[in-house]
This record gives sequence, structure tokens and C-alpha cells, in this order.
Amino acid sequence: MTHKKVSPARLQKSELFSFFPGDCRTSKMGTALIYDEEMTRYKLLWLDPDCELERPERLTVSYEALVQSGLAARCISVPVRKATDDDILLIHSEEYLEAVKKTPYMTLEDLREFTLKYGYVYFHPNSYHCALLAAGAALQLVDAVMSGRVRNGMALVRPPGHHSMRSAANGFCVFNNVAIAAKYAQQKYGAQRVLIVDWDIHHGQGVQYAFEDDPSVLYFSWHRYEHQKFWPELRESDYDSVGEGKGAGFNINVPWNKVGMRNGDYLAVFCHVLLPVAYQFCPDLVLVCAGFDSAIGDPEGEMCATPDVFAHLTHLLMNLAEGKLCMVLEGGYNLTSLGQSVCVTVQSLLGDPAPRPANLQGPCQSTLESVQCVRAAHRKYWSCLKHAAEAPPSDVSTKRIKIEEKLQSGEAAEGKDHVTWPEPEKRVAPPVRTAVVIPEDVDCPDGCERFHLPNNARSRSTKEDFEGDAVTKLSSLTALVGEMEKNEIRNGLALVSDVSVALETVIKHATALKQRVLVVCVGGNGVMSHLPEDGTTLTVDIHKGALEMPRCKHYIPVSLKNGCGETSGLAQATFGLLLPLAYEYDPALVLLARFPGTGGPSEGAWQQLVSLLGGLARGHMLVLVQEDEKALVEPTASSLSGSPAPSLGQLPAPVADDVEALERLRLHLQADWTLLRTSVQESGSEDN
Ligand code: X5A
Ligand code: ZN
Repeated sequence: MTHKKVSPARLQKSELFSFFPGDCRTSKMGTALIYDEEMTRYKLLWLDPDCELERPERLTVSYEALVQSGLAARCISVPVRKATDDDILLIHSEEYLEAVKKTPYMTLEDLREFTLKYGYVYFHPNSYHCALLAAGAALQLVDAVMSGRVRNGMALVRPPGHHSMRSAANGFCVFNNVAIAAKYAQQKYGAQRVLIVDWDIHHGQGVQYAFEDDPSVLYFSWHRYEHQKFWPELRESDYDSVGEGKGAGFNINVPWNKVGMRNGDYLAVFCHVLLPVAYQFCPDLVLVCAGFDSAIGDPEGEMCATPDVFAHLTHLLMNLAEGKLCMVLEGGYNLTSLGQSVCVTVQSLLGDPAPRPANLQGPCQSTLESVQCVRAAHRKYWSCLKHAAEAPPSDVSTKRIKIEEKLQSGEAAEGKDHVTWPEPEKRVAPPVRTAVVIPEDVDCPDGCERFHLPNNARSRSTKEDFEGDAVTKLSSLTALVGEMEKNEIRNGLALVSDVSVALETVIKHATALKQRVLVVCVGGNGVMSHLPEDGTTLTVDIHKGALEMPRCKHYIPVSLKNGCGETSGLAQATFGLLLPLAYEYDPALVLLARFPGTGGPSEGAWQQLVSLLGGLARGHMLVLVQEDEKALVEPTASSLSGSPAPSLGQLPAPVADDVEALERLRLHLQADWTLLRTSVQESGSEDN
């Protein structure tokens, strides 16, 4: 960590309001950071063990961590504002607003009494003011993102919002910042579909109630539930609350029925529940109820996911809605864990490479049960889940949970207060983001650099015959991979005369260095030969064809009836198979090979694939494209250099044959690859 103390660049008022459509295409667009010390100026004024966790230091620690790490200075500082009455009334009742308005004038005694009307919340004479700023901060973030002044951003706010309801404060929350922001985005910017991802460890029941019957806002929440034993102990927090009326299917609850969930549990839920639905939904804006009480060390959550996981959760959301992603702080009560998690999240928003998802374990039985239940509850609403398994029989599930509770209770009791975990690793962005090996007559795309073979390696040929010299070109590919390994270059794109030959050469080179290589082939005919099958590579080969079962654990043919051109099928393969396999394999290098021919993905789908795979291998990826496909250079380079991929539109149902084939493949592979699992095993070990 560097210890430069630099405050973030101030975005001038004139800059904020002088936006012209089109700016966003020419400017790189940054990450907004919204913070105001004023929101630290309220606190609990009496003794209440239930509320003492929600302290002003939560905010100072988060902001200080961003300043100390140098991240704040890389963000665009956007000022807060006070939400207006009209803003608050988007979600709350007039009576409630008027009641809260009186709190600044109340005596301590009156405040205590007022507080008693609600659950797990306290008021201070400055609470109302801060609550207006917190909601206003979320709105400023929406304004900055929707107007195109910034790409994405994070608002550090207190009080949090997701528990507050139309006419009630609750769970430390006064006004529902994110719910207000969603309505505001719809009203002011005409956002048609808003996705709210609530990764706080508590159920944001206030958000659920606000949009329960509204199909234009998709609310996803995971939360500690423990079969309704955990606060707020609501029946409607379970997986079977799917929304009502027209909003049926647009409320997704994933209950955690035990504590101690890990990175693999979180990523499994993203791959097998949230992402397929989110891509099918195709939001115009993504809001995150960014609570970090879901991270390790938190006294409320008691989970074991490390702060690093938020790098990936964030990355996986960054290509929805053309990158329009707004994070608004909710909970997070372990100051160390909170500060680290905030930094990790902002660093992903800024585009730095994600850390390796080391030692990822597959989801535990309790998670599998929840995933199976949620997918079953939603399969009639989402074509991407249509093939999902039945819910497990309830007698089986309760029995299993009982056993697990016995096993867990011992550990949980002793471990709660002295959990330790390693500090998140430094994430160093290499000096060169994207290097390209393309013919001289093809323009070098924006944000890229041409890769030139170092002099010593060029001894056998002169500069003049470089273009036509296939051997030289291959050696420049291996040199490029070498530079990636040294972290001098993040990723690269090469136009090659023969994708298979180039791929083989690079694989040989990388595996000789004992690197784990993920090879992703798209659009070929499915016959890759001469690949090592010793585990130094994992190959996922997505192509047009009929289902074939893999001959080994490390070579996985994924056959789609109409090839990758069918975006829904490709999305299904990507979220259900490719990403979980990639995360579990944890490569040091990703090779993405695009074979020529008709079975290729659409440009947008290809860009999504490039961007999503960028979350692996610290962003080290080499993309190989056939020489004559020059039109792919620009879009591929754009995604490699960090521009969000275009939206794919609301996805239609995938071809039934493909769904069935992918499902059979997933079932076949899940013995070897635990992150592919989406249902409980009726037999077998319970040790996971
Ligand atoms: C925003 C948030 C938690 C309330 C816990 C009450 N609220 N036991 O995390
Ligand atoms: Zn929370």
C-alpha cells in the first residue's frame, strides 16, 4: 500500500452540469466517490447493546482506508446534497416524513420514546439531517452515472437505508436510500428496468416491500436467515417470496441458513442465480445495497467470505447496464473488514485487476439447498432457469440442517470475536493495460499499445520482414505472455494466421513455465488436438455441434445447436459452466481463442465474454483472432482496455436442446467441479 495522502480531485459544479450527450463516448469516464463528514455527526446517545454497532467510525474508517490506499485520489469526488421532500416521498409517507422532521427538536427523552416505535434503530438530533444527506448522496450518484459524467461510483453514507419502510425506521435505517434512488432514476432518467443487488447480510425488507408488485425493479437479496431464526425473522424473507401480481418473479431472496459461508458460496449464487437472471432482465441501471456485514469478521453476519470476494462480485456486475453501477453503503460493523471491503470494491470499480480467487471451495450443502430452492421457485418466471431442478423434499432438507446446526454450533460460539484473515493482496495494475500484435496497416485501437518483440528475441529476422514472418509472430506471442507473467502487461490481442497453431504454441510456452492456463475456444469445430491433459490447462471449447461428454476433467466440449451465435445459449453456458469452472480452476493465464467461421458469437456477446473472463488470472488474458477478422480488433480491444461491454438486450429463451445439453454436461461434471453444483446430493458425503 502506498501512503500518499491525497484528497480526491473535486468535480467542479460547472463540470457536473455541463454534460452533453456524446461526452461519454470520448471521455474514459471515472469512478465517483461520494462522502461527507457531516454523516459522521450523529450517534447513539444512550445505552442500547442492539444499536451500538452502528457508529460514526464506520464511515471515517471506510473513507480513511480509501485515502490511505491512494484509491480516493483516483476517484472523482462528487458532493452530497440534501434530498428534497419530493425525493423522500418517492418511497415514504408524508406522515412518516413529518414525524422524522420533528426529531431534531426533540429532547433526549422524546427521542428515546420516538425510537421505541420502531425496531433496532436510534435517533439523534442530527439523524434527520444525515438521513437527508444519505438519500441525497445516492441521488447524486445516480445523477453522475445516468448523466454520463462518471461510469460508476460509490456513496459512503450513514444512516443506511434498506430496512426502512414506507412509514417506519428500522434496523439503523431512516430513509430507504437505494429504493429512493431506483424510483428517482426511473422518474428523472426514464430508466425502464433497475436491478438492485443487496449483498448486505441482512434482508432489505424495506426494498422488497417497496417494489414487491413492480416488474420494473428486480430486487435480489441474499441474507442470513437460519430458517427464520435470524433478524428480522420474517417469513417473507424466504426464497418463496418471489414478488406479487405483475411483480411475480422480480423479487429474489436467497436465504443463508447457516453462518460461515465462504467465497465459493457467494460466487455460486452469483453464477447460478443472480447473473443469468440479471442478464435476461437487462437492466438500464444497477444499484447495489453495498453492506459489508457479509464479510468475514462481522459480528452481525458471522460469515467467512473474505473482502477479496467483493472484487469479483463487483467485477461481475460491471458489464450490466453498460457499466452504470452505483454502490451505496449499507451495513458493515467490523471496522477492519469494512475498510478492506470498501477498498476492494472501489478498486474494482476503478478497473484494477481482481485478485486470484485462491482456494475456492464449492458451495456447502446448505447453500446448495438454498440455491436449489430459489431456482425452483423462479423457474416459471425466468427462461434461463426453466431447466432448474425441483425443490428438495422438505423432510430431507430439515433433517440435513439439523445435523449441520449441531456441527456448526461449537465452532461459531468460540470463533466469533477473534476471527483473523489475511489482508487483501495488493492489486498492481501493470504499466501496459492492453498490448496488440496486429499488422501495421491496422490502426492501433485507443488505449492499446503495439507489442514489439524485444531486440534479443528478434535476432533471426529484421524489422522489415516482421509482418510476413509467422515464426517471428509466434515468438512475439510467447514474449507477450512472458511480459504478462512479469506483470508488465495486463492483457493482449493478436491477429494470427492460424488460431490453432498460435494457440498450441502459446500453451506449450505457458505450461512449460508451470502456469495454469484456462483455454477458452469459441466458434471452432470442437476438435482441438494436442492439448495437455495433465491439469496444466483447462480447456472449455464452445462450438456448434451435438452434445458430447468430456473425455477428461480438463477438456470440456460445450456443444450448442446453433453455435455461439445464439446469445441466450452462450449466456447459459457462460454463467452455468464457463465462469464456475474458471473460478474453481483459478488460472494464472486465460487464452481466449476465436475460431473463424459462422458459429461465432455476436459482437456484443463476444465483448461480454472478454470482459467477464477479465476477472480471472489477475486480468491476464491473451485473445487470439484469425488474421482476416480485422473488424474484431476494435471491439475486442475496447473490452480488454476496460470499457463496459454493450447490453445484450432482454434475452429470449435459449433453444431447448441447448438447455438440456448444457444441463446434462453440468450434471456430468459436477462430481469433479464443485462450483457447478446447484442442488443437494441425495447421497454421498456431508463433509463439505
Ligand atoms: C443496515 C444494517 C442491521 C440491523 C441489525 C439489527 N442493519 N439487529 O446492516
Ligand atoms: Zn446489514
